[in-house]
Amino acid sequence: MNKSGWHKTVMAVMLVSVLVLICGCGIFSGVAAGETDAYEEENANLVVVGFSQIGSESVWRTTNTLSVQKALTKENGYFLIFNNARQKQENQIKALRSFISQRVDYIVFSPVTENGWDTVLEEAREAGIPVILMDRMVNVEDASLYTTWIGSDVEEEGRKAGRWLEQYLRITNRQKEDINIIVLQGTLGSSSQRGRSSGFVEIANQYTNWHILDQRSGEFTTAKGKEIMEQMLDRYADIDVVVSQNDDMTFGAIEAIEESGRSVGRNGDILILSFDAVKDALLLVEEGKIAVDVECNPEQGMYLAEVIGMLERGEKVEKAYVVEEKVFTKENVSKYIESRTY
Ligand code: GZL
Repeated sequence: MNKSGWHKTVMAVMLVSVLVLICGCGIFSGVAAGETDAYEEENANLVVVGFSQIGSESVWRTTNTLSVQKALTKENGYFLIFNNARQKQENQIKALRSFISQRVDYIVFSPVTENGWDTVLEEAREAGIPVILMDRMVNVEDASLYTTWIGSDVEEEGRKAGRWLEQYLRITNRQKEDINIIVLQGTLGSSSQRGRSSGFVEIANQYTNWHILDQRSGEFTTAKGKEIMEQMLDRYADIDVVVSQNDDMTFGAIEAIEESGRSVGRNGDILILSFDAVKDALLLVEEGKIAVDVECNPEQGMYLAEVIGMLERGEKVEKAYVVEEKVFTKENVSKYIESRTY
């Protein structure tokens, strides 16, 4: 090969080498690398939160999800990874394991039922990832498996419903009358169902003339609530009270009762005691179809952001944060309806 030919070859090799060098050290892909670096830089300081939500079974649940998404935004310094478990514990466990493998900064979840979480929570602890429970509670041997819990005192919610009924029966001089009660339970084994059931029963057990004829799970949904209420109406001719553990089931129950030819309300055949206090239910309280609605506050996102902020600053947090809640009846509901956003 003559000199010039060799020279050209050397130049070509050098050119290729320079190109490889540029691409290799990322100068060309530097445009991409620049974007990647900028992306990583922009997100480097975000607090990464893995959020496993139970599902979207009720207005309450979708509102709860929205409250978290509104609080944990990128503008507020968060990178939120959201998973909808569609009511299945195995999907929540898979999601938690995925969050662990992604080495998120925090895991937040609302456990669909109380039991079966010890192993995956131990895995999170071994990975050094704090777990924040929101809404529902877990039943674990070792409470150090979660950092804190934000939610409602559901047992007190159950007592509030019972206390309203005892007061109403006293005012209407029916405290000696036999009172036949049906309970539409939420998701069986969930802390909400267990708490509302035990709280109401604590009051009911004080009255030998209160008879809980039957209780079945409507799974916190309108469709299932209606189906179970239809079965109860077929089975029991004389129902005085329905305790429905969330408004979505209540909507279905009222449909079933009215389709059966019976009526609801203080002057009707059946008194309805409900939980959650979503806007459409408050309108039925005002109309007189729901006798009492015990609030369960789904707006927990701001509490969550507060707690994560404290943890980020190395501050001590409480083991539990209980949100404020009211009781709505015809006497007080009207002034709250306008401001209800869900
Ligand atoms: C209450 C929450 C319940 C609501 C339902 O703490 O877990 O689940 O009452 C929701 O509406 O589905």
